[in-house]
This record gives sequence, structure tokens and C-alpha cells, in this order.
Amino acid sequence: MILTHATLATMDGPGYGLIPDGGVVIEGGRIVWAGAMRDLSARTGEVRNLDGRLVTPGLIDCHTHVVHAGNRAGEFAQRLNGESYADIARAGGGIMSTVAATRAASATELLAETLARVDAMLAQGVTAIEVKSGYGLDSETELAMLRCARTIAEERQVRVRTSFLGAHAVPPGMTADAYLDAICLPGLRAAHAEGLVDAVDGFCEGIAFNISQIERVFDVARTLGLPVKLHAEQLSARGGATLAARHGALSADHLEYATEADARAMASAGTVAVILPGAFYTLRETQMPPIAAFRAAGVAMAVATDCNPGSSPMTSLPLAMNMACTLFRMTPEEALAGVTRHAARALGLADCGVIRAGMRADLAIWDASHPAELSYRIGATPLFARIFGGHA
Ligand code: DI6
Ligand code: FE
Repeated sequence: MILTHATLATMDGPGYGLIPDGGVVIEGGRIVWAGAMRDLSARTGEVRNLDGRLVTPGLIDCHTHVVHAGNRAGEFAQRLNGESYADIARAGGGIMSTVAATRAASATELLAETLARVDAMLAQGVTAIEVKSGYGLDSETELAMLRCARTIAEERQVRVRTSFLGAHAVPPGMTADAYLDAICLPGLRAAHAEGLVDAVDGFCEGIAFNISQIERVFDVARTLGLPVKLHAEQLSARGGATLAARHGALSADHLEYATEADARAMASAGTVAVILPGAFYTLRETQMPPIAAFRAAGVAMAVATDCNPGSSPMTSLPLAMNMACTLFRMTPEEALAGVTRHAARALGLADCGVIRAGMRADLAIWDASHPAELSYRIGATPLFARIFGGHA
């Protein structure tokens, strides 16, 4: 396939990597050439003239809890009446209420509910998603969630990377350490043995796991040869971001309460900051992630939906880009890098996220003439077409 007369935002390099009248040659699911039309040598293949439409790398949603059952619209109303997210969690709602719904769902029901959300994501230009477990909190359901995540990639044209998030909440009636010993860590080993785990995640927070408990999870991840990432400094400063950096984490995520010292630690470790404005917005948070400190320290910033039934019931990655700009003053260029090049890094993927010869041909074609339009519109879906592995 040959895409001609496109406005290319290759995202290859520090900025957009704009090529105003560009072309892309695709063979065997890979990009074999990308550049200016005037440099395109004669080729044979199916030519698609894009009439100046914008082409970007396929979007990558690098932080989702898209596999889950049920919804928490009731808690949404409770929070609007003044109850806090943490209060609801301590009273047995929150994550635990989704755990109950997910345990009760059959594999077929879980997949059907999940695919409806995945379809909404793909309709907005996404070609790769990360999917976390964490609504099982028992081995059986954690594994069922991860099997469901793997099935997504068989049912739809999308790449899936899984993260084991057994350390998401402490089941009532147990201590955190007892839960890690009896359920979470054996569950991680079992899930890994079944080939279900690409990375290991945790929730480092007052209502979840402390630093030393997260470190126990990371130690097991290391013995299994798995990369780590962490929900860190979302609701309070707990030192999770620096801990993640110390363990060479792919990413630290949320980060509203992160400090300049965290930013420096993350920069030197190459840990990506995953910014999740949907959760900030939904929880009416007022503490902003230290974007300027990340920028100054040279931390790569990714942007994701955090698609989950509690703090971010959102399936639109372009909306997350808009929120990252309007709420956090990220630039549209940073937002697009955040859902392409930097999102790939947050997942440890080296073959996508930029338009360059040798990369997978995962592309999004937009009814737009400049990449800033993707962040600028609110809730719009200017997607014209998606190309996944070279197939339209
Ligand atoms: N932080 C989040 O924002 C999600 N998980 C987490 O650790 C929320 C999960 C939920 O409320 O269901
Ligand atoms: Fe999350």
C-alpha cells in the first residue's frame, strides 16, 4: 500500500516531525519508506491519495483498566454530593465494588462488556492498548482478566500489552502483607507461567499499598524478568515515583503529588511519566502534576485514558489529550507525543509510536490538516481511517 499526498506527523524527533506533502510506503505490515512526495520513487502497489489529510502513528493508550464488569454511576452521584473517592473506598465501595462485579461475570460477559469499550477506543484512532488486571484480587479472577485481555487481540485489530495489577487494593479482612503472601504474589507467578504478563504494576497509596509492600511486588517481578510500572502519587505523596525510578520502571503513572526530586529521579532512570487527566477531572482533583518540572528535568510524558469504572470512565484518547492541554497546559505537541512515541516507551515497545522505515504500519488517518487539531477539539472524532499492521 502507498499513502500519497498526506500531511505526515511522523513524531520522529523532538517535535511533530511534520512533512506537509508526504507519502508512506507499506509492505508486509511494516513501513518501508516515509518522506516527502517529491522524493518518492516509482513503486507498485495500491495507491491511496489522502488529499492532504493528516497521518499520525496509531494512537497508543498506555494505561487502561478496560477489562472490568459493571459500572459505578451510583458512586459518581455520591461523590457529587461531597463524599470522597477515598471515603467510598474505605466504606467497601470503590475498587471493591468492581471486584465483586468482575468476580461475578462469566468470561463471555466480561469479554462482551470489554469489547464495547475497546471498540470505542479503536474508533478514535487507537492501535495499541495496555490492559491491567486488578479487579480480581483472587488468583482465579486476576487470571481471567488477563486471559480476557489476551482475547481482545484475537477479536479485534489492536495490539495488547498486559500489566499484572494484583496489588491494586487490599481485600477486606486481610492485611496487605498477608494478601501479598497468600494471593497476589502466587497469582503473579501463576499468571506469568501462563504467559499472561507483560509488566507488573501496583497502587502505592494510603488506601492501598505502601512503599515496602510495593517493593516486595517489584522484587518478585525482577526474579521473573518482568518490567515494572506504578500508580504513584495520585492522591498523596508516598515516594512511589522515586521508588519506581529506583527499580528502573517503564513508567510512573498519575503523579499529581510528585515533586521535583521525583522528576529528577525519573529522568535519570528513563522512567516515563504517564499523565492521566481523566482521573484528575473525574475526582475534581486540584493538585496538578508537576508538568513544568517533568519538562525541565527531561522526563518523557505520556498521556492515557486510565479507562476504569471509578476514577476515569473514559474511552477517548483524543479527549485525554484535550484535557492534558487545557487542565495541565501541556502543549498539543507534547500531548500527541504522549499518545504515540512516549506511550510506546511506557510500554517498552520499540517498533511503534513513530512513522519511520522499519516500524510497524500502525497508523491513524484524520480529517484534519494540522496535528494540533487533535488536542484542540473537545469530544470530536475526526478519524478518517485506521491502518493496523498494514491493513486498512
Ligand atoms: N488509580 C486509579 O485511578 C484507578 N486505579 C488506581 O489505582 C481507579 C480504579 C477504580 O476506582 O476502580
Ligand atoms: Fe489506573
